[in-house]
Amino acid sequence: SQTSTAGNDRGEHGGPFDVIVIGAGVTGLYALYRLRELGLSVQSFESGSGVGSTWYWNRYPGCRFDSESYTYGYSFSEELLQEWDWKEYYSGQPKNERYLNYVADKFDLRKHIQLNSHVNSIVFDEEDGLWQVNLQDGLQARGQFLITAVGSLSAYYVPDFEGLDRFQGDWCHTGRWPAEGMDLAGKRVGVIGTGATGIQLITEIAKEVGHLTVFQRTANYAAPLRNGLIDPETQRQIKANYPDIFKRCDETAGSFIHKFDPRSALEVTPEERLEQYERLWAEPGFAKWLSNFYDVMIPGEANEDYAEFVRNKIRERVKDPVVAEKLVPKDHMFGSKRIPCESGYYEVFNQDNVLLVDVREAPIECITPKGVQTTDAEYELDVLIFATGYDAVTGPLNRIEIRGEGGETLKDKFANGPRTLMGISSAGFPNLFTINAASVGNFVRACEPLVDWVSEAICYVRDNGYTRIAVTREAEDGWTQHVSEAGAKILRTQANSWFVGANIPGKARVLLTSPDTAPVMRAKRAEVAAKGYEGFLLQ
Ligand code: N01
Repeated sequence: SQTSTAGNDRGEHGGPFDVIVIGAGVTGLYALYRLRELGLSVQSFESGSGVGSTWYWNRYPGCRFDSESYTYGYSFSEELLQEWDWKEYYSGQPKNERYLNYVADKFDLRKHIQLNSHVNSIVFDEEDGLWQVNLQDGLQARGQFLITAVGSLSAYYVPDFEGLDRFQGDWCHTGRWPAEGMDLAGKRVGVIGTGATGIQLITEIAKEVGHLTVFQRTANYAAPLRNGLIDPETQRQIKANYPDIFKRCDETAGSFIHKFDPRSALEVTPEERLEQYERLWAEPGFAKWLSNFYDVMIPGEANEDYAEFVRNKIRERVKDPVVAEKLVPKDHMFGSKRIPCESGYYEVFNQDNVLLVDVREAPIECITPKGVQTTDAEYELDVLIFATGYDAVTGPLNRIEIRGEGGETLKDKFANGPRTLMGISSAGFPNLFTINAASVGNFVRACEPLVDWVSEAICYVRDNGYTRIAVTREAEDGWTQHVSEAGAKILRTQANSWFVGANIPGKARVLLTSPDTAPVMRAKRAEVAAKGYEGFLLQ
């Protein structure tokens, strides 16, 4: 086998690298930048043929941010902030992909990235303390530290429906939308899945398809995005206020820019409550609930009151009351699943050429050569689109064979849910930072401090004459128990969704992210570092 040298900054000498980063998406790109700034040799392997990961693969129509664009860019470079114009409040995939390419070029990151490089396995060599990365094409590389910047939502999931291989039409998953597009104009198109992706996609393609069949298992609480163009004066203000914008994000639970009203929905009069609900409903994006009474996002009476408000908003928009009731969620709390934002989704179901099929009532039995067979009927289709989500957080790790000390695989270790300290690292896997498992809320705001923390930890190890850093079993047990106990109380564990692995048959039902807020997580990490990496063994 050969040692991979392509594109790295060590030319013909090849590795070992100080740090290997898997992935060149939002997190991977920043990791390359930060680690190189610290004087470390770095190499990234990226399976796509371009940078951007989420924003490279998700080319489906309608794909866009639903957090404000200017809160979703990097903060590390003032020059970048001033140069880059977000044109829309909620920027679309093509522009977002361009942004990440711009970053890769501006900071000269491409020379550290090998594209079209799918990582099959990574194996810890206990003798020399290096991680060996084995690529699908047979090439190998070695590195002292390894960062999995593989994303939380990148292992796309297609349900194992019998007969899909016999389907005579075209099909794809939204997370692998072909770069050349799908020919949908005038066709009979079916979409399975009505999460944040399905809702964006359905709204957009309903404008061009001949007939659309939407297979819905769970109705969602979707809320109007209210996107718009950023005018030049607002653009100027945004650029002048970035430090304040990022400070405001940093102060909130999920690093979104919206701050809760500290009042309870239950302590004001019903009139005041409704006035606030309505006023915020008219605002763009997540403000509707994240600027609302704090307890609309906590399980309980206020949450149910707000859920009913949203249900009525849905009912108002759908003409056929039977269809409307199918679109109204009644089986889970508001915010217990990720709340999608939409731009005309509910009106799609007022179109004559759109059919809503409730597959909880009549489940999908199989895919036939002609379409989808439920227990009720066969729906004939030319194109079938799976907006069926992701094997989240642990999925992208499990799809790589990761072998640590004693040959143990991370997949086996995580069989009953992830076991880590703060999502960052797992005992028995020294010098491996599973950074994709540690994000909370706004991914871009979350990734910068995480990458900074990991980079500083790496420097600490080297500057203090150590070669290895590994989480202790005790620290890991403590964190895993904390996730289970604190997680039980929060909204995100109350429904069956990717947050808890419940969307993947057979996956353990465990909160996959931290139960703590972003500020608490940053404080906890800072404390660990301040105490000389408490909970880690340094050798
Ligand atoms: O995936 P999902 P997604 N038969 O898992 C259905 C982010 N995101 O790609 O709810 C029938 O939410 C499933 O039904 P149910 C965001 O964090 C961000 O939409 O499990 N249906 C559900 O309706 C989001 O949370 C943006 O009953 C099946 C759908 O498929 C995350 O990505 C935009 C099925 C999957 O929904 C994932 O969203 C888009 C089956 N066997 C996404 N299996 C932004 O705006 C699954 N489903 C930035």
